[in-house]
Amino acid sequence: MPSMQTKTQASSELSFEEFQAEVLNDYQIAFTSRECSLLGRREVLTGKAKFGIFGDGKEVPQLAWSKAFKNGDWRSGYYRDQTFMMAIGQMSIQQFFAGLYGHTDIEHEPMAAGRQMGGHFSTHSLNEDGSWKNLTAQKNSSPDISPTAGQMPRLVGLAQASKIFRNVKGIENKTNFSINGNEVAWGTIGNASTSEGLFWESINAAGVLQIPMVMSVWDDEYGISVHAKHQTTKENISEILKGFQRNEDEKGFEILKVKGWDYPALIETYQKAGKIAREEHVPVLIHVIELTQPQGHSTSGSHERYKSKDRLAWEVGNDCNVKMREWMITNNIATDERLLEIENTIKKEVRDGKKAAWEAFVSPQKAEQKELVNLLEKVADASQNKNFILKHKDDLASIKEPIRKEILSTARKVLRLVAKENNQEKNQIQQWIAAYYSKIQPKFSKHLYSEAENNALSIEEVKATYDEDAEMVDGRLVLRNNFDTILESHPETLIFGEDSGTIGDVNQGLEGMQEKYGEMRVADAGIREATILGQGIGMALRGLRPIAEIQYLDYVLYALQIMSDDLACIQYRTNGKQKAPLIVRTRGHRLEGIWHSGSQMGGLVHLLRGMYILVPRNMTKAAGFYNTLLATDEPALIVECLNGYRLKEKLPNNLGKLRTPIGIVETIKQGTDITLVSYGSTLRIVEEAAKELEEAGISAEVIDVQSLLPLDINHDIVKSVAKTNRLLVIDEDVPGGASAYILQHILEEQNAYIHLDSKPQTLAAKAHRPSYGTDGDYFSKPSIEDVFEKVYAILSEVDPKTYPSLL
Ligand SMILES: Cc1ncc(C[n+]2csc(CCOP(=O)(O)OP(=O)(O)O)c2C)c(N)n1
Ligand SMILES: [Mg+2]
Repeated sequence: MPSMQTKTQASSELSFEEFQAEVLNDYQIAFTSRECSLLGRREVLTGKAKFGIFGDGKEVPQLAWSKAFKNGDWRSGYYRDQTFMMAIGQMSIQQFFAGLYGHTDIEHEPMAAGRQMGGHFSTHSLNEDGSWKNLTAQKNSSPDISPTAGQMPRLVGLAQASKIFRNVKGIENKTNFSINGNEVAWGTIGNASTSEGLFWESINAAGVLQIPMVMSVWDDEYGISVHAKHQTTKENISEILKGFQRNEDEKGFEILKVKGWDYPALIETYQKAGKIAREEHVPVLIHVIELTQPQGHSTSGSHERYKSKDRLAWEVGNDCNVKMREWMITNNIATDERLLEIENTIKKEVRDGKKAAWEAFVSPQKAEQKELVNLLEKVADASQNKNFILKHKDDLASIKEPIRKEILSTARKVLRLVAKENNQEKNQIQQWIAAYYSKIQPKFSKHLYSEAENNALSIEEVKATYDEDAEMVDGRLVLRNNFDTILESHPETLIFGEDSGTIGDVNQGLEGMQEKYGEMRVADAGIREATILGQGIGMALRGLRPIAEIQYLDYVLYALQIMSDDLACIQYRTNGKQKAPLIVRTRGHRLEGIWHSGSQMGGLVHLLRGMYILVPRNMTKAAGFYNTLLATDEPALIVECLNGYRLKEKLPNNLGKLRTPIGIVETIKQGTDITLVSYGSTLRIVEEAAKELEEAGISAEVIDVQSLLPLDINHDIVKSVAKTNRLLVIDEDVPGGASAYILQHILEEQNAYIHLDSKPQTLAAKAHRPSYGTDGDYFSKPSIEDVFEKVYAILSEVDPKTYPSLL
């Protein structure tokens, strides 16, 4: 018997028959996966599916990986991993094709309910009601994203969670998430994608953190058409990573290299890697070389255009499935005839699975088509436009396998033809369209935010309360003392970021917390914003409550791609089957200079739909947001006011308990002449201007939106505008940034335009970055005088006698 370790061999020696059965079973999975790829490509080329990207040429290493992958483990990978998903029992043939067709029913398409193109895999961490499943009793995959290397930062966090579970006291009972930190996080990436900065940042972070992460690089020498010589120094990722190799004196990575078609060597390598990571909590990199792409990169092109004849021929001979087959015959595990028999059976199974997936995909649509066709016949009969309607009906009826766009667009076109009629049939078509929307739209739009009972919007306000002789303290102490109560009462919370540990953050909002709660829970991190975010995402996916700190708002941009592409859409892209309730803490707005006073809130508001964006005007409000978020299960960004840490605030006596509600505005000054809407640090300017306006006889109402995403869910701003009939939105973002977002909301969503007697306006910063120093600030951002004059001008236009023009 060839020497190799299999999953069952760990506990006992296998008989030849058992060994043979296991290898045959593996080969069947590899062959099934390949057959799916081949038929999948055909489905795209014949127009049934829109796009296909498959795992052909990467099957055999994934069999070996699946044997080392245990319950409780996590995957963070990319689109080549279909064989692995099949091997761990998380994707059937029918589900593979359902993904290809974009079936919107999660029962049929468990990866994303059709929201993601095929080849983007995930598992379900949540029950129907949004509560956690027992993640240690199942094999887990985090949900894939398309940006190459975007899976890397989250992988760091998935692996770090095991380290936290193994070492932090007080969370031993969270056995739904971890059993003593024994879980390994397994990553995969294509060779070309290792060129991305995120790969290097993540590898370095994992080496520093010493976490149980096994990283496989599937090396097929290409990234679409671009050869390794343009991607990787020395064309060899394991060679250039050698400096990361651990040795007796220094911690680092274990680096292994193996040929992707060598089944026994792969099994041995993956067993070894899993053991090192699981037992020692040491990261491992496996460079899997000599892989191929039998069908080229994807259905978008053919690799004959850019691979040489020699390379194409080499790929045919070194195809991992072909090599495994040869190895099985040479080692008398199966005969050619036996394998042909098995292969023929599988070919039929895949054809049948594909057919079943297609039937399941089209049959509800056919039923909907039939229903509409029947209704249109009635509508036509009752209409003066009968013939036109019948034409639409016939066109729809003639479509053999309709999609929903064809069905609904027919109904909407017919509605126009009966617009002037007044009969029951018109009502019926209107009702049909409304009902169709309410049934179908959620398939594409649900779960952008949590729909669980304790979602963020359900958390009620708890106002700050004060002792009679409450002390006035620096704002940072309000925050610090609140973090203290959080860390004390929630052992699953952790805070980490640049300078967050030893010195307790650059503004000392965490002063003394590391000493009190230890280096695991209050931690310094390297200067690597994307992986700080990734640590947070991965740990939140595994049931911890991380607070990831990005030192300044301006540097959120380094983490913005991951926040936008990964964190913000986790709930959406899994159709509510995973969540990552990560709190991102940062500080920003006004201070000094281009990179310490930015306020790019418009950009954030647009790129982070799916998260909450909270802009507390002081530290008490900020503390309340942290408390609210910990009571719920959603990701959020909190921007503390950079110039507020040393401002005095009254020290509440209910820290840890006070809660700032999300999406609720607060009127901080009553007024009758104009409504001023703002947030964050700018509010102090606005409040000051409002006082000066009062002296000039103008009564301004000042509203703090507090929360940009979501904005004013109770529509309180319009109530103010109904009273004042005038509106100015002020912030320190660029013109057309968050102020335009707020104005659009007030005008369109809240219909404030019907109450307006003056043009609604915005006052923002200059379009350039804020210049340095006090004068730089004065000439870049709205000042008290700017606010005063803008408001005054609005009133001057209405009543020039009382308010003669100033400028
Ligand atoms: C950030 C980003 N840039 C470009 C792309 C387009 N793209 C998709 S796959 C790919 C090549 C990846 O090659 P490799 O990492 O070697 O994986 P392989 O497909 O060869 O397995 C590219 C450029 C992308 N998805 N994301
Ligand atoms: Mg490649």
